[in-house]
Formats: sequence, structure tokens, C-alpha cells
Amino acid sequence: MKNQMRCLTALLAVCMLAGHAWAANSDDVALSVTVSNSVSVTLPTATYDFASVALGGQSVNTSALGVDNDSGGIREDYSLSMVDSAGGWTAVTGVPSTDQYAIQAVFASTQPAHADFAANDDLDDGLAAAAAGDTAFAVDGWVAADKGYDAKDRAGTHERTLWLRLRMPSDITVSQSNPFATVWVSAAAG
Ligand SMILES: [Ca+2]
Ligand SMILES: [Ca+2]
Repeated sequence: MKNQMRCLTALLAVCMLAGHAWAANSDDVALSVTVSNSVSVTLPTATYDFASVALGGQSVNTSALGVDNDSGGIREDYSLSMVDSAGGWTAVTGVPSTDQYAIQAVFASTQPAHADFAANDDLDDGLAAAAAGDTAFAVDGWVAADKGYDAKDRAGTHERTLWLRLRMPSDITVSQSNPFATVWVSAAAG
């Protein structure tokens, strides 16, 4: 009888130790979720032709280059980079010389004037993608909501507009085949 009591007591102790479900009058569940959206940016215009521009001259795209956050809801920050096409003219920053050209870029809702572009808007061949900010790839003092960061996806809308300024060679010894350069817009969650 004594042994039976000992067994019963031991069994009761085990039940109480293991008795999370047996003894508690509440319990919890931890929740997790993964966003199914991905960061995504699309340029609805695949090419842009500056058409005829004189040597030593300059041009800013006359039709808007839309930048579409098509992530479905992730806010995005944009970076820009450029690749110069092989052969022909060479990309530079500053005033282009013989067989050289320069490209500058800003995000803005309306077309900027040439004077609105600055050195912090320069693109050059082979550089790592550089982030857009309040002055980088932007016109100082213009509306922050137009600049190349914190772009909220709005369905059916191009959230940002990109303007590219081309500065032509001062003079040329070689012809340039087209496309002469490719500009890349990269997005990151921001
Ligand atoms: Ca959109
Ligand atoms: Ca700038």
C-alpha cells in the first residue's frame, strides 16, 4: 500500500511538471508573416532619342521618362548608374571635349532647365549606382515628393519622372553608333 501511494504521488508530480496544457487556464500563439511583394521598378519607356543636337550643344528630354514603382506597396529609393556603349564617343563629367559627351540626371515632376543640373547630378561610365537624394539627382529646393526616394506605389501612376541632360562633344573625329549609352534605375526598399 505504501509503495502504491509512492507511485501515485510520483505520477501526480510528473503530471504537474508536464502539465502546461493540463494545468494552465490560458495559452498563447506567436504570429509570423512574410510580405509576398518584391521591390520592383519599371521604366515604361525602353528607349529615348535626343534626335538632332548640334555639336557643343545640349538637350534635356522633351518627353517625360516615367519611373514606375510597381511593387504593389513597398516604398522605394532609387539609385542611378550609366554604361557607355563601346567605341565611338566617351562619357565624361563636366564640359565634354573632342569625342566626349556628358549625361546628368534629375528626378523632377516638370522639365528642368539646363541651369538646374549640377555636378551632383553627373552620371559616368562604370561607376557604382549612386543614390538619389535631396540634391543628388535632384534640383535643389524643388519639392521633396518629386525626388528619387521614398516613392510610394500608386496604381496606374508613374511615381517619379526622370530628366536626362545630354551635353554633346565639342567636336568629333569619330561617329557614334546608337544607343550611345544606357542609364539604369535601381530600386531598394526605403
Ligand atoms: Ca506604380
Ligand atoms: Ca542636383
